[in-house]
Amino acid sequence: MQPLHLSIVVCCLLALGHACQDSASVPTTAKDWWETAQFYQIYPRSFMDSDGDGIGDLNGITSKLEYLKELGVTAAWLSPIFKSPMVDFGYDISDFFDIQPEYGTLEDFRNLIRRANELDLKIILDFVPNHSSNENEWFKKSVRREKGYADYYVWHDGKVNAATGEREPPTNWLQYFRGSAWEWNEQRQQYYLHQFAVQQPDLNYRNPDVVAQMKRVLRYWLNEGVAGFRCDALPPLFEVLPDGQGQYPDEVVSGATEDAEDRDYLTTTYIENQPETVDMVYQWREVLDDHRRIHGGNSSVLLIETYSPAWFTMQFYGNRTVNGAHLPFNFNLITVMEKSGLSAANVQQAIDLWLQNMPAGRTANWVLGNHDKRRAASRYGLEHIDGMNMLVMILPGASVTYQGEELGMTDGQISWEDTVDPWGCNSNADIYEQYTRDPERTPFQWTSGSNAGFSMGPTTWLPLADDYQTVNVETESAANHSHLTIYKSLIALRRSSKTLQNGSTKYAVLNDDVFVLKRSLSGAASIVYVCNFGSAAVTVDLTEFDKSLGKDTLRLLVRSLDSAKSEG
Ligand SMILES: *[C@@H]1O[C@H](CO)[C@@H](O)[C@H](O)[C@H]1NC(C)=O
Ligand SMILES: *[C@@H]1O[C@H](CO)[C@@H](O)[C@H](O)[C@H]1NC(C)=O
Ligand SMILES: *[C@@H]1O[C@H](CO)[C@@H](O)[C@H](O)[C@H]1NC(C)=O
Ligand SMILES: *[C@@H]1O[C@H](CO)[C@@H](O)[C@H](O)[C@H]1NC(C)=O
Ligand SMILES: CC(=O)N[C@H]1CO[C@H](CO)[C@@H](O)[C@@H]1O
Ligand SMILES: [Ca+2]
Ligand SMILES: [Ca+2]
Repeated sequence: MQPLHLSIVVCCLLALGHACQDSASVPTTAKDWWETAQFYQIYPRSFMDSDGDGIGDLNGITSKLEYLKELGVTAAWLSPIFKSPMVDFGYDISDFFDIQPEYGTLEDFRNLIRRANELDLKIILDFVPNHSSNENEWFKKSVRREKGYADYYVWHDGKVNAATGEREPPTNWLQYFRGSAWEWNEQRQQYYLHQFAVQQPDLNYRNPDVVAQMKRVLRYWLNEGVAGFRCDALPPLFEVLPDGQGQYPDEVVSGATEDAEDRDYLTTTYIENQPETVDMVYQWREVLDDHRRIHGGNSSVLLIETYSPAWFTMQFYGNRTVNGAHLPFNFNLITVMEKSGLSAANVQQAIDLWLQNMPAGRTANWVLGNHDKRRAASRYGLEHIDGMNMLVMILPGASVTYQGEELGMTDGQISWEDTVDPWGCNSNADIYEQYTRDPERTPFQWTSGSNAGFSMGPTTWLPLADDYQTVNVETESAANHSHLTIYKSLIALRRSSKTLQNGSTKYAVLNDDVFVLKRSLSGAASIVYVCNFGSAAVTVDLTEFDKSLGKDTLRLLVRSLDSAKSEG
């Protein structure tokens, strides 16, 4: 048996068996659309600008739906497009039932849905349940203690410092974007809770009116034809109940950082991952399922954003009697590498963490990036982007691409003067780069021309990344072999391969640096992923991993851009 030689950085997919296409005798897998879906996250502000104001918009997205169709993705998830003062770029919503004017109108949105339906693309919206904007009418009414709205948010008198006699926030709780999570409101003469920015007051989920209102939001957009929701920021949804005197407990110092403004300075025992949050997700699932019972059509899905430990995250799937989220996002390929770096062993660990904890009968999913994390090509290294895109597409279940990952887009260089993200702005010129999320939000790169083809206007809301003249759709489409052509081949394979949709999964680390994964299904060709995460060429004997993998029986399907694959 001849071994396989892998030079510097090579990832490749190999097919085992004769059939080019899977044999017709393989039974249909009868999976629902979302179980093997390729989701694509659009950050609307940075995707495509149709009117030259330098800001992406709905008509821009509609004009590029054919690109998504060509890529082969199943569904696009749009980050918030709702009316917003844009303090947190749409995650601060002032009207959950209307479209942000700079993005377009409700008519533009209907047009987008119509065009997506024609192309058989599904559209998913962002649902931001934890908070609204402070400019939302609900908050204004709550400040005035108007009937029905007085308890819409989390209000508290605060404490009086025994020594100084001065008023203090009710607790030491910290917001995500640095500093106290409480803000004094002069008009109402109380503090309100904001786990994110001051302009993002937390809604009070212990008020049944709030729960009912947010279910209305879901139904409203389901009626507009969306295929589901991606739910934002679940961990902070509920806070602990106050004690008999109405007091909340302080968090204790965590030891994770010395910076007393950083959220990690304290534990988040009382302000994250409360059991009521899981039950709320089950209730939202019921809203979606009820809607389908009444109106028919395809299932609409619930994807959940929760950076929580596995014991908590897995509960979102549901339990033996109740269904929860279809897919609680799996961020392990981001978080394990953030902590310990990219290596074959860490890839294995990240996969184990999900597959070994996932309840039976549920569907896995794999996320490489989003608008809160440095771009995948910058985090993993550009030489690894193809290997990582390959990995998420051959692992079992659904996967999620953040716009630009298919091109190998890298982080933009944004100066302190150009910084607009509140997380960056709430810090200072010396440390903002640790916090700012602007670098991963730069405009999408369509062409090598003016403003990368993103906008015909004079300026863009964030500067372009430096590499746009080579890293863009136009250039990569024209090339014979590019990150983009590799990505397209992967999706095409995934859509046509019953092995990838329904096969069993087996994986291992070989020679310290090489990660191998095999998907197999009886009666169909197996698919094998081989990736060298080290920096030196190595020779592996794949038969050590699986006896059936002799070189002569393998056929190359896809290889990474940098690979000068040689077979010995
Ligand atoms: C499942 O969750 C529901 C709703 O939270 C709860 O009422 C029920 O007891 C749970 N069942 C099991 C078996 O854990
Ligand atoms: C359900 O989804 C499939 C796959 O995207 C699509 O072809 C079909 O038209 C959809 N059916 C309805 C009723 O929307
Ligand atoms: C693509 O490959 C063909 C055939 O090998 C070659 O003739 C052509 O020049 C290549 N195009 C580019 C842009 O590299
Ligand atoms: C393949 O699909 C069938 C039918 O949905 C299912 O019972 C089986 O568990 C699937 N196998 C894998 C490995 O996903
Ligand atoms: C990935 C993601 O959606 N992150 C968002 C989580 O929620 C906060 C507050 O709504 C946003 O600031 C993040 O962008
Ligand atoms: Ca615009
Ligand atoms: Ca909350």
